[in-house]
Amino acid sequence: MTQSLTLRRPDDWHLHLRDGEMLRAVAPESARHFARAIIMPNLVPPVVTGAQAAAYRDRILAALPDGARFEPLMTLYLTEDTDPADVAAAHASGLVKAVKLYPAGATTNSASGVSNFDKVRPVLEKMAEIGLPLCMHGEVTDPEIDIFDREAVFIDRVLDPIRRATPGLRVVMEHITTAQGAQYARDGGEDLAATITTHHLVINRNHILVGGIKPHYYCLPVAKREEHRLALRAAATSGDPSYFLGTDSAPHVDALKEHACGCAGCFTATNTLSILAEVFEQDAALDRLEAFTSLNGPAFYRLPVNDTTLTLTKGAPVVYPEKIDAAGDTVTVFDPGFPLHWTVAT
Ligand code: OTD
Ligand code: ZN
Ligand code: ZN
Repeated sequence: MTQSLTLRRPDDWHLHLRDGEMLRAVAPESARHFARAIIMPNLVPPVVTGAQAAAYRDRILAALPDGARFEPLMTLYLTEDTDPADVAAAHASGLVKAVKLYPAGATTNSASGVSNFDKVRPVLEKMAEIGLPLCMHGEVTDPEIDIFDREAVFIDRVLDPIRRATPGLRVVMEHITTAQGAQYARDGGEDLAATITTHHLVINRNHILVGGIKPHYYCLPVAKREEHRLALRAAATSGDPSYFLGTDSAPHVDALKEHACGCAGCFTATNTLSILAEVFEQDAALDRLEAFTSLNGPAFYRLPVNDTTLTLTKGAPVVYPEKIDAAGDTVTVFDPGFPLHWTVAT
């Protein structure tokens, strides 16, 4: 008997689609399974204004295969010069669904991010007033702080003070990687939530470092100890509305991943749903997969759930490409290291 599982169509609440040739290569991979995605604005140069977000949205729509139904939910990249009025107008028009805060230097293309958090106070206050969520890359950049501690320290030094100073600000802790992050998100009330990536449910830091360095497992925030991965698994599979899927699928060409100074990012768009079904099944939580992929995110973003569905069927190990062609090179698809048995029915 074939086992099958039908879910409301999933959304991806944190996705890097890039631009140009890379956009054209990766957009179909997400559009195949997801109805909507929160589109990260860390292009070079970043998507800062409403006008830039509108133009980027048009480029994404043009990159979709004919007949694809995929809605890019646009974000603005917060800088110290962001104009609160531009943010409010982009939100009021329906174009922009969130603003993204990168501490300057924390991750890929974050150089235009925020160093002095006092400078963005007027924007954050405006966002609290209009109910527009702030997506945060939650790592401090202080060189004194060990890279494995940067998320936990960010919560104490930056996130908690900002939330206390800005009542009503709605915050998404992006791609949490620690038990501390999971706990803070759970205890933070209705105005706080966290996204969790596919890869952080699967790998810990040993996967990156033991038996030779594995550049395709390197991403930011970097995967932590096993106890943290287990805390993320417990959070994602709990059904708790504080947590939802944001794949953080972040393509880089192989030449730049397999490099003396390799880029950060795991590309999971192609096989995320097969991996998640396997993970939730391993944890006897298949009945809570839909909450994580399809229900909790819309609830936080105050958007309707999708009216279409997606069916996964269980069978022989799924065959998926090891790499996809992109931008004159290849992009390696994330290898979870175990066979996948759930395939998305077409
Ligand atoms: N992490 N790579 C990228 C972004 C994320 O912090 C992130 O959201 C990227 O390549 O844009 C990564 O490892
Ligand atoms: Zn990030
Ligand atoms: Zn990201």
